[in-house]
Amino acid sequence: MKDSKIPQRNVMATEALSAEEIQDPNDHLHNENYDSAFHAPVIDSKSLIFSSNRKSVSLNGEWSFVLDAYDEGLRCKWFEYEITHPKTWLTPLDYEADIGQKVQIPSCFNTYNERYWYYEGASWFTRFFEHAKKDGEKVFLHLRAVAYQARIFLNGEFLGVHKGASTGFHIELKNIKNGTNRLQIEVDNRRLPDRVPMQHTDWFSYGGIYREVELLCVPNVFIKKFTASLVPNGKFNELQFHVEVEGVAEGTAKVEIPSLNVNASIEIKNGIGSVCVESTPQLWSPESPCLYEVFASFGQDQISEKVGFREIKVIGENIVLNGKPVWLRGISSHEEFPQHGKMSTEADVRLMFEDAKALGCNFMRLAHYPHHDRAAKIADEVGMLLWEEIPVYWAIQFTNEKTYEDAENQLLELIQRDVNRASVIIWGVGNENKDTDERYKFMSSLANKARQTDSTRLVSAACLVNHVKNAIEDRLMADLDVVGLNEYFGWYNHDFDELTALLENSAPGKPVIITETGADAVPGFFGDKGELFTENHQADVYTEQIKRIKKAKYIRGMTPWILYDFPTERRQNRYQNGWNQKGLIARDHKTRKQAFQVLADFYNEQKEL
Ligand code: GCB
Repeated sequence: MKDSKIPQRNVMATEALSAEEIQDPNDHLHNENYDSAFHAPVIDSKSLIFSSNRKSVSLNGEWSFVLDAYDEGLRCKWFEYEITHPKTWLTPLDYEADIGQKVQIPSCFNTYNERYWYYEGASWFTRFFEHAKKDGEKVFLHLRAVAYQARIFLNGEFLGVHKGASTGFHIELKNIKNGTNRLQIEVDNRRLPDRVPMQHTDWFSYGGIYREVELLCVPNVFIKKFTASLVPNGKFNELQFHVEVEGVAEGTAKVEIPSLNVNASIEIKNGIGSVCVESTPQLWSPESPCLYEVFASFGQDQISEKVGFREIKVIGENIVLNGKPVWLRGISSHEEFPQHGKMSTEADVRLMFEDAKALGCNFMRLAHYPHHDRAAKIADEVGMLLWEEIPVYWAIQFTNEKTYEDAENQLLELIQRDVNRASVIIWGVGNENKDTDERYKFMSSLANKARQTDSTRLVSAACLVNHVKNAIEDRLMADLDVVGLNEYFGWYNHDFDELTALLENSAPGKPVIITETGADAVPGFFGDKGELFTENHQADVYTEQIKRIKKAKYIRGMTPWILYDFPTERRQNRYQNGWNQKGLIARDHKTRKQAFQVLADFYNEQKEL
């Protein structure tokens, strides 16, 4: 393909140029500032548009892929290279955008072949697509997740950079062409200390474009944000709708729920409008996951969402769903699937919820970062309450403003993405972070941001045991609605009496969820009582934990660690070989361990209460 917009560098070098214009062909070898032009524009939550159920053109499927361990793509501006056959070249080029391994997107590149498994660095993905421009229409590129950083280039032009491995983003393709367009994405999955998460985690760090890619075509004036929820006033008889419009400041939006006879107008001023409407929907709950088709329109733009209406709040030490205290029978899960790494299919996610239901769960903790957006949609449909979280994990750089910006942006992108999902009841703002001044400032700001942005959900974080006092105590608790507690009595600390004492010593004054507890077990390995890594010991740990947990009235749920075994480079003893085996189900996502039944029996008992 010949593309006149993209200069052919070797041809340009032969043209008559003035002294200033003459470029030393070796310049790029001496420029260590090569990436300075690619830190902005930043693509963040402000660029998100309402995209659920919009008509889209898929850009999944075959892309060209090359690794770029030395960052030559930015150093030499590979995105500017015209596509011509080497036969026509006067001087050599090190890159051809249409050459490279043909790969299927979405996918994690680590799974393409064994050599790529440990690769961390830059890589380039290229895809050509046809487009027919239409008057009165804007085109947005929607990437549902790129790990960790994505730089977007369209027809040789740098459009912006997005950070954060697990939330989707949008960017308008203002200069999209009629006919063939060339889209290139530089993906960077380096583990770095200032990222969220930082380089040290207990899971495998994948890279690539591992969720779907699509183009969204919207009218010039369109609905940018739309939320629909129950007014959280304990009456269950009022709905609220909020619309933000782009492209015009004033007008009237319409919202409709035909099956509830709701039909309302929303006055838009300065691009924003809200309305409350009296209506008494059937409430959404895990037992009755009732969803309503909600339609909204403004001018030419029409959108729709399936929405469940429910109320979640905390009263004293209780978590109250639709006016009734609920005990959260949960399980944690990573986003990790056999053969695919972090890439998931709809069938993978449905199986995850089926396995959780088989345990008797009404709740899941989607750890430690936002999972695919289809998870919350399926949870809405099948009736599963969710905790969703951002990867503010362990020792991230709490004093770094840029790190805070990144974390807050991931939080805002997640909230905006799932704001209409009834299943999501808790935003988790971090996991196992040491109780220091800097961490308090960072995480209390995140907690407050979540609450300001969304008043229809609870805020929590998975905190650590205060081992000095052997109590549930953490400064951040003051800023949380629900306290998450990770404790590993029976595993990292073998003394269960300490757990008994901890639970008696603590008076949190708020509901607590045991967000993690568990033990590793090699599937099929049984041994003596107390022998680590055996299935029988894992089952005993669950039995001992449950005995104590059920006595503490302020504990209002648990999400033990974890549904499935998952890979992690930190674990290298004779049993682990790069795997965390605290799964109740083995890495094949099929083989259930003995502890599965122990937890299932407890949850069946809890259901009767
Ligand atoms: C934790 C972490 C989790 C680990 C788990 C473990 O506390 O939150 O990410 O995988 O412990 O297995 O040690």
